Amino acid sequence: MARVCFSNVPLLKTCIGGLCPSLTFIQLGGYLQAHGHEVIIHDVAVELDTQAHTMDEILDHMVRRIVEIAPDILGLSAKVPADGRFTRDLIARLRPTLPGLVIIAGGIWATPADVPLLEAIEGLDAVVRGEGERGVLAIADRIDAGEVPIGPEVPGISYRDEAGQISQTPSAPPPRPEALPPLALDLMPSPDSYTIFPFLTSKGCPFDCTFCSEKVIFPQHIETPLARLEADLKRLDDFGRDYYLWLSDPLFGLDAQRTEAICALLGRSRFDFLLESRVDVLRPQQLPLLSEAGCEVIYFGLESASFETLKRLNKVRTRAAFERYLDMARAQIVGCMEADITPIFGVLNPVPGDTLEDLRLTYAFLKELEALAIDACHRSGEDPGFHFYSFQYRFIRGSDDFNQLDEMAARGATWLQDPSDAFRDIVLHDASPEIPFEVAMDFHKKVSALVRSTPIGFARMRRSFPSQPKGGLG
Ligand code: B12
Ligand code: SF4
Repeated sequence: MARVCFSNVPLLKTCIGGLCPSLTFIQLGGYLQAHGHEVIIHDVAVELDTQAHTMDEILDHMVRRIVEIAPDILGLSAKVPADGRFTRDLIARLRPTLPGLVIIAGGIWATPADVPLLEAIEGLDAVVRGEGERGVLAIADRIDAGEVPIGPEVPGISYRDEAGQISQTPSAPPPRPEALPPLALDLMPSPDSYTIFPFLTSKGCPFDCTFCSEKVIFPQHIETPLARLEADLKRLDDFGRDYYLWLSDPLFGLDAQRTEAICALLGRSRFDFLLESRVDVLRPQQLPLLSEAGCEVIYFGLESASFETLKRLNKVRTRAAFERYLDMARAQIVGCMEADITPIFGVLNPVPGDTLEDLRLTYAFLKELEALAIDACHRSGEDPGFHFYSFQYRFIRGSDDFNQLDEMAARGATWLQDPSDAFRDIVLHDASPEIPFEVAMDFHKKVSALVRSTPIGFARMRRSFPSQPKGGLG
């Protein structure tokens, strides 16, 4: 039996937002446990007041704890460059103390950053690319068998070979959701410290937006069978905590019949929940059903209301699809107000190559949504509020846009970071010659000001929002 410890960037304990365990580690850990290995999830946020301590103190604490745990393998997860910096800093402190520990990393950022990560972090033994179950199990099994843990036989890893060159082994097909063991809730350290629980009903996305890296980990959309969902939800319900469920599927609601069945399951559970979808995917007529099942908040990735922008982002391809996109957005906001659900619309404009006309169209549409929402509130007597979140555009490693930075520059986009520094986010500065940075900032402010924050909406946001990690973005 190998002893495997997973640890992560700590979440900040703040008065807004809740602590949320890592589903990534619960899933990977459950898989290892089911194959006879011992798993410990170390979450600093349940041990330390992460807000009151500096990053140095937190790292020292983590090193002490990992030495106490004395694992054979340490697994770290990296979603964004900030996690990469954390991984680098932790390993720099840990490696001299534990020279024989096998340290591996994985995740949606680590996967496309495998080579720069290994080049920059000498103490990192391997990056497990994509879904990590098969790779980490092979490493644990090899330790158990007394074999060299990292090598060409391990599927889906990048590592330094004997010649010191970075090698990539081919991946094995990941286990189907139904082949995974039941949710390993017993692995959660201090379950009462958490208030939010991430839960997946599917993985992957059939769309292919140019700014998104979902396909890096999950190239196919795969739905968890309903029987399996029922068993996991029952398990979570029987666990006895009133977690707020964060349905973390990148795209919920693709199939109307399935949505109805999932609503029936969630309606029988103790949980309220939030979900994420696209305006043109979720059926607005199913909003009352979702509300009855406990849905309080829906995040819609609207991104823009300009045909040109949405086409560039590959969110829509034809005028007809675009018109439907806008109609569905209108129906979603009205439907949410009537069903007492708080909608959040994410807005990505300005994106590389945008014009002032793109911004004008989006803003005018948001104003239209605002008017529709207020009118719907007056009619229905419900006032769950609504939010428009304006994001500063980032080039996400693994996305098509990141892989075509030359093309982005040709559109007039600029950024201040050095793309060869994998540990920094590349954030859009000037979107185009027409939209310099200051214009973009004004637009973000104008969009964010359109929020309608009501007491119900605010309370929902507070309880459903996970705390952000210490160290943040950047
Ligand atoms: C939960 C979550 C969070 C939680 C994490 C809580 C926690 N304690 O873990 C919180 C709230 C902290 C969070 C924050 C952010 N998040 Co987030 N988050 C998610 C979410 C919804 C689910 C993650 C998850 O549990 N997936 C399910 C598990 C099973 O999949 P997985 O994590 O990919 O793990 C598999 C493989 O990747 C691999 N693997 C992963 N790690 C490891 C480690 C090892 C050792 C091994 C062997 C394998 C391995 O094996 C796993 C099993 O197959 C994802 C979307 C998604 N659907 O994945 C976004 C997502 C990861 N988040 C994202 C973003 C952008 C953010 C924020 C920047 C948001 C913000 N604006 O502040 C911050 C990041 C700040 C930071 N410094 O980390 C993006 C990342 C895109 C990108 N590459 O930039 C995602 C993909 C959402 C999206 N499509 O936009 N997030
Ligand atoms: S942004 Fe959303 S809809 Fe587009 S590919 Fe990513 S997950 Fe799918």
